[in-house]
Amino acid sequence: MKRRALMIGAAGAMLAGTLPAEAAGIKPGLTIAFLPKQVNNPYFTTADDAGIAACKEFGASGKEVGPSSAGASTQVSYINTLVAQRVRAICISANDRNALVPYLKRAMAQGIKVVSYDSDVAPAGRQLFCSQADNETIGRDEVKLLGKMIDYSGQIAILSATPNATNQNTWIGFMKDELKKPEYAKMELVKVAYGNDDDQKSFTEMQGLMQAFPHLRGVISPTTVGVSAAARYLSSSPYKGKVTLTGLGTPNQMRAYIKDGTVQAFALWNPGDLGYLAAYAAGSLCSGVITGKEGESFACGKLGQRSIGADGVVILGPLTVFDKSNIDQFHF
Ligand code: RAM
Repeated sequence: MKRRALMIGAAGAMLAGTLPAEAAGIKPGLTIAFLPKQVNNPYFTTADDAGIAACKEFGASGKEVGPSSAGASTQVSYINTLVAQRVRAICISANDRNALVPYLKRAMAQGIKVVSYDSDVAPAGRQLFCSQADNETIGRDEVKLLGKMIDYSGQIAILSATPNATNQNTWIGFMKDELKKPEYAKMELVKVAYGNDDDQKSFTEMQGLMQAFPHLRGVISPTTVGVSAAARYLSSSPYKGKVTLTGLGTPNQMRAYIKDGTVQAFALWNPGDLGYLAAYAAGSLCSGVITGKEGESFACGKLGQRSIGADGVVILGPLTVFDKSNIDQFHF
């Protein structure tokens, strides 16, 4: 009788989407740190808050620490402090693919599990990478979205984050490759500018692009900081409605620009789900549920069972395109 009640309880919890921590096999009492590219970026606040909430679900204590700017080496001192504090896992969105590897290797040598999320480090520096979506799809879809909106013709530019960002650089690589296809023969990429995921610098870079290329037809900004700063610039410039801006943005930061017609459409995943996934991946690694090998899988609370692909990559899921028809359904 008791056993049956337990089984029904477990099934009920699964149906409700809340897998109990015991089922995930995660040991209680872990300390898991989130080290984003930068704090004070609403994207990372959403991701890390959800990661910290996930930690609570499985009895761990989660915290966020990190630099205020996304420069290539700004995260080193934070890694060293977390190692000294003997946290059990570090979830990191890397500002540089290679520069952090020696420090993360040192952390792993001391038994700390390292999970990159959002922006990867070279595989030698981590056990797992929780990727927001398939990188190739992100890059190619951005070009497809812009191409459609500008009738596949004219000069275009990219306004990126920092020049070292692993994630943006990977997406830009796929954007350039997509642009080689015959349907884009009349679209010309004239510049990749870098706003460093700094609001003011991104604004100035957008302004600079328009001064240098007054006939620009479109801009892709694959960063939540860049796309919102670029939209703010366009919204009160003579280019509003003439230059088509798209990219990766949060609905909360882009809502006003969708409503006033500055931007027609942009895309993103749910950053909260990404932080949540990283937390469960870290907890599962620390508890020996998984070791990081391809083919292993782990329970990820409300996101269900997740499995590890090649090179230790766990993919969250597809992107959502936001426009005026759906933006009010999203609040992050
Ligand atoms: C910014 C950061 C982050 C990226 C998003 C789309 O918040 O650069 O790494 O994934 O934009």
